[in-house]
Amino acid sequence: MRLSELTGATADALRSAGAVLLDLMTPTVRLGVTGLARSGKTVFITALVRNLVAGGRLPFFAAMAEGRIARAYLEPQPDDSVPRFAYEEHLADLARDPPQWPESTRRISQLRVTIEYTPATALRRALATGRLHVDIVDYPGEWLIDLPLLELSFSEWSRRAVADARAPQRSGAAKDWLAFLSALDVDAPADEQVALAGTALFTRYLQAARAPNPELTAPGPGRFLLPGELAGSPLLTFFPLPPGTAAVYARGTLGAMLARRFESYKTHIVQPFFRDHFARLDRQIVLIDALSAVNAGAGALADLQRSMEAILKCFRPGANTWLSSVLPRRIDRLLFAATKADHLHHTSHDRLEAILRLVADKAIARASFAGAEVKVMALAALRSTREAEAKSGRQRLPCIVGVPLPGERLGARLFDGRTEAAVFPGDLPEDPTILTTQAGPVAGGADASIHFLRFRPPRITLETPSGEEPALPHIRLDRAIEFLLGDRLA
Ligand SMILES: Nc1nc2c(ncn2[C@@H]2O[C@H](COP(=O)(O)OP(=O)(O)OP(=O)(O)O)[C@@H](O)[C@H]2O)c(=O)[nH]1
Ligand SMILES: [Mg+2]
Repeated sequence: MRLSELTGATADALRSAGAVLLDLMTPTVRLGVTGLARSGKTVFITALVRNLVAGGRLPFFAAMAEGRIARAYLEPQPDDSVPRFAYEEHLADLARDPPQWPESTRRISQLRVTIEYTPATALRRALATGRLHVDIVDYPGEWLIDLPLLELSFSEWSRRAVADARAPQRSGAAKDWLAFLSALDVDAPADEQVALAGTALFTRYLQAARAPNPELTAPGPGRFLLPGELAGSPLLTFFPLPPGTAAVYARGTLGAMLARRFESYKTHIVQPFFRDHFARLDRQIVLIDALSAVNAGAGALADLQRSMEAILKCFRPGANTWLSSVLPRRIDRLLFAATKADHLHHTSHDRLEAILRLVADKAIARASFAGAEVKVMALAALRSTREAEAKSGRQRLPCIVGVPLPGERLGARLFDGRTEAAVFPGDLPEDPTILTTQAGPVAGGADASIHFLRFRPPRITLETPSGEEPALPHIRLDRAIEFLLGDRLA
């Protein structure tokens, strides 16, 4: 090797060592975007990144409004083993004609946005680097329903899962599996064929229970709904057993085999997911699609409340102190967001927030008590409607206007996905507790007073002829960013 090459190589090495050092010195926020399936995680992440990178209209995001963001850009993510979040693909979907929502997420992915900014005060300008990494992970919402399993033994889980299957709204879907259970001898010698047959029926029940409305809380385990490369593996060959059977099964029995596999599922699937992605979060936004649950009636909202409560118990909110540098960090800011607020006129956003407070009340109280800062808001990461007023006799009704997705219905009208419509979604109740306590469906169905349609996303332009990247429309996304990141850019 010639000397000039060698010095070149050394210079390169020094340069990259410099980059590594800068990277190590750059503070990082690990932002958790938490939400059940179809709650709006992927859309939120896409809209957040686009608005940061393209310098969107974010008047309540102070650093941006004050012109202190020099630039924000995507960088290679820190974890080499996790695929990159398909940001460009999701944007491209929105630029198609007609525009498409991203597909439901099937695997985990990660993204790093680096923000270069001017600190707000002269002192900070002298001390700080003015760079912040924001790391975000996206994953299928189905996986989230598994977190509460970490706290449950096989018999506790069995008791809950069988009671769930017997609930009136699920017993139809669960009929064959429940019949199989009632004829099962759990003390018989372990038999793989019996385990496979029971698992097939259990899986079919889980899929049937959620088929009518994938936006609603589904019973799990999550990988039974979305097995990916684990399909058919022993890790997914188990099912819960009826209560009343022994807490500890004799060695070699079917019961012992199923209980062992449940423990393996926790050890090999749920624990790593929790440890690698959730246990390291600094900030968290919890996305809750309360409107879909309101659409489906009282049972659905109570289900949502119960399952969010169990999931949110797994997180450690609290204030970080100087000890946090040696102890595991806590989530010091927690934002509860009701997504898809563009389904409502802004005059109803307060009521949507009240429903959200009801769904998450215990988690909000726990996080506040532990010293975390908590905020609740209704937002739309990607606004798909505009507001208007319609006359009904003498009354003026606040409406929203958008293009309902193909197949959406309003009374006798069936939408084709291309026609714009003005709709009055109905009034949310002033007292949200009615929605969880009333026995029958309060909303949903043909004669319901409240009904939300799903809309097409707005068609976006990726780049204008002059090279500008237009930002995306939203509702309160800027306030969400300010709460989640603002103090780290001060
Ligand atoms: N109108 C409106 N609809 C939204 C918005 N965000 C999400 N949606 C709707 O909600 C659906 C689900 O959004 P996603 O972001 O894919 O949800 P997710 O949480 O990533 O779902 P999984 O990947 O299945 O876990 C979309 O296909 C849209 O129909 C929004 O801001 N406004
Ligand atoms: Mg997704």
